[in-house]
Amino acid sequence: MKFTEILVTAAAIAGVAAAPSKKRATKFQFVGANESGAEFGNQNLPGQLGKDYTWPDQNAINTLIGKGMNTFRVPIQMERFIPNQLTGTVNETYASGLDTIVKYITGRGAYAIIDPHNFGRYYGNVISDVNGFGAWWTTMAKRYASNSKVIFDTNNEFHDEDNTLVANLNQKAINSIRAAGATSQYIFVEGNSWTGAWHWVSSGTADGMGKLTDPSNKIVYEMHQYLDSDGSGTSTACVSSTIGMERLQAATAWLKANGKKGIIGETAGGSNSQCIAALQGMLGYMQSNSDVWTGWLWWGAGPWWGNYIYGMEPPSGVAYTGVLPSLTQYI
Ligand SMILES: *[C@@H]1O[C@H](CO)[C@@H](O)[C@H](O)[C@H]1NC(C)=O
Ligand SMILES: CC(=O)N[C@H]1CO[C@H](CO)[C@@H](O)[C@@H]1O
Repeated sequence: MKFTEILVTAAAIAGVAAAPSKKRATKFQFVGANESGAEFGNQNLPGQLGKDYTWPDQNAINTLIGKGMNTFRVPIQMERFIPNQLTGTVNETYASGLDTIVKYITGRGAYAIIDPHNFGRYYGNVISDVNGFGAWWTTMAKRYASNSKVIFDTNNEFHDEDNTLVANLNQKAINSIRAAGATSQYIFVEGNSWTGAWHWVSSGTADGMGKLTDPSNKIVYEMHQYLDSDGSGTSTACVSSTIGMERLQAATAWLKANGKKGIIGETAGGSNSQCIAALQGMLGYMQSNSDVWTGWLWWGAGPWWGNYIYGMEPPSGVAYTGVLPSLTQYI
């Protein structure tokens, strides 16, 4: 990730006037953006608010709600929420920042996705302590057990680890969340291989992930899909105008064959006609398969992106001005 440390003037966020929610064109259940900031500066843990990391801007979220978005994924660092060890106690300074943004988003009637943006790692080491991972989730889920607009996202982009471990960690998170009394919320589960939709089946992560169970039956399979050549989301160029749709075919067939629901939790393309066509093609394909695809989230918004190639932050983010106006029929 390109992290440019831009010090923004602290915006007066108290008393943001609520934009009326726009009537949405589609039947997608979840459409929105990733709201970066609180996961930034992870080379500095715990780090300082305003220097290493920040919280999303309520005004910007309000503007995106006005555009019809209803779901905001809030990346955080597991270590900032619970320092020292997975079974430890909460850092109330960081947690109260999370409380504030979650309360704002869900108070506006939108969904707030809590996304430990940790790639299956804790202080850089692959999390293999399944019970410890469960303990971390018990602590988190208890905090939001009564808010049904919260969505728990097990972990961002597991990669380069054992497929069975990834499935076990996901199952433990689900069990812990439910046992903590959070029974009404959706749980977004992520797979190995950066949870890439295009590799969902071929990587083998689908096998274990397909066996997950949830007593509340509210699992949604979160996959990510970028449209550049290596699928990493680091280029403004898209492979072709049909690449989005093509990269979702195998995952779509898997969701259908297994009776599962999916969401594209991260996607983006550059602000150019080929990428816009590819994005439209992908989102249109998802709409025609809305029996399995519940929606999509853009990567990314947030106050510190500056002129980032996929910036969705109002009022001047590159994608906010150059891409979003072409995607209104998919919101
Ligand atoms: C708790 O979080 C705050 C804000 O991020 C940080 O300044 C402080 O050092 C943290 N404390 C611990 C014990 O990590
Ligand atoms: C496209 C993009 O920026 N993806 C990023 C997802 O999140 C992590 C950290 O925030 C980045 O490392 C990825 O590159």
